[in-house]
Amino acid sequence: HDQHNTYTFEALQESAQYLLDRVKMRPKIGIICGSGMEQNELCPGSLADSLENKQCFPYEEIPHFPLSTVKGHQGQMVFGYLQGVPIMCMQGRFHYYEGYPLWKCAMPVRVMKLVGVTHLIATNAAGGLNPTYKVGDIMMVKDHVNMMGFAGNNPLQGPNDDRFGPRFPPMNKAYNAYLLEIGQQVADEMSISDIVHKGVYTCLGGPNFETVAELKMLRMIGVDAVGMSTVHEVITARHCDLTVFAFSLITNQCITDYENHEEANHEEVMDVGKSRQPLLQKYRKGKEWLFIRV
Ligand code: 6GU
Repeated sequence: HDQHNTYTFEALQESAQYLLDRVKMRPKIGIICGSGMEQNELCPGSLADSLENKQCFPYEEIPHFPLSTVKGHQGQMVFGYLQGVPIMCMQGRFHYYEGYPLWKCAMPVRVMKLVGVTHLIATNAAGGLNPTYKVGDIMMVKDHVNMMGFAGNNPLQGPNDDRFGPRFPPMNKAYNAYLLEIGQQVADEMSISDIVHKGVYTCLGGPNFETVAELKMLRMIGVDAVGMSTVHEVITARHCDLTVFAFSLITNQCITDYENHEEANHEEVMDVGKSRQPLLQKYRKGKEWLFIRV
């Protein structure tokens, strides 16, 4: 059962200890920078780059980390201060379509937990399925549909280690209500509530974008945005009791009719990510975030 292999608690402790031995700060907030939030070339405003007193650890230097393979995705863990708050942040994540099993994709979340993180902020680029969403909008994730879980694939499969969490973790409060409220307050305060939504996200394995029929089905079951990440990270985070906030940058509108001859593509996804840096930068600097005390 190779696919249900998993990292031992001890192996992940080694990953965490490697980082703890090399950084002085003790972050409580872990951030996963998705496409559009992560680039650094041409993109000086990206979150990881704007950290102060940065310390970077390429994934290949951290014990037990898988290697990131996809073009346009960085691969390092970055520690630093964001407006004086210590954070650790993944610049580049592991995607299922790269060939990693879900438990490998999500392993850095457990490493964050063992470093001492209590709050996870996961970001991604996603296709907008809700017809009211426009390219460049932000969708705070209020819930998800675990499509890969429906198909019998889950990062928690295999033996459960109770030191992380229970065998059968609940998932009905996956996205913290208080943080969603703060996110809304920041949007209001910035007068961008017309482009900030709360919606349901789903992750498909990729790497292909969806067919029209697939998107119609997802819309029917209540999905607002579709991407290729985050859900398995959030499940792993909730399993070990991290508080979660997630949001998507809508990088394209999902095409749900046969008359529309546009096609989704990766370049468009990355370009929208870049062009929305100033907005995302402003959003994360919202005053209300400062009321989060961790
Ligand atoms: Cl349309 N689908 C998926 N699965 N991921 C995306 C996307 C669409 N647009 C950006 N990321």
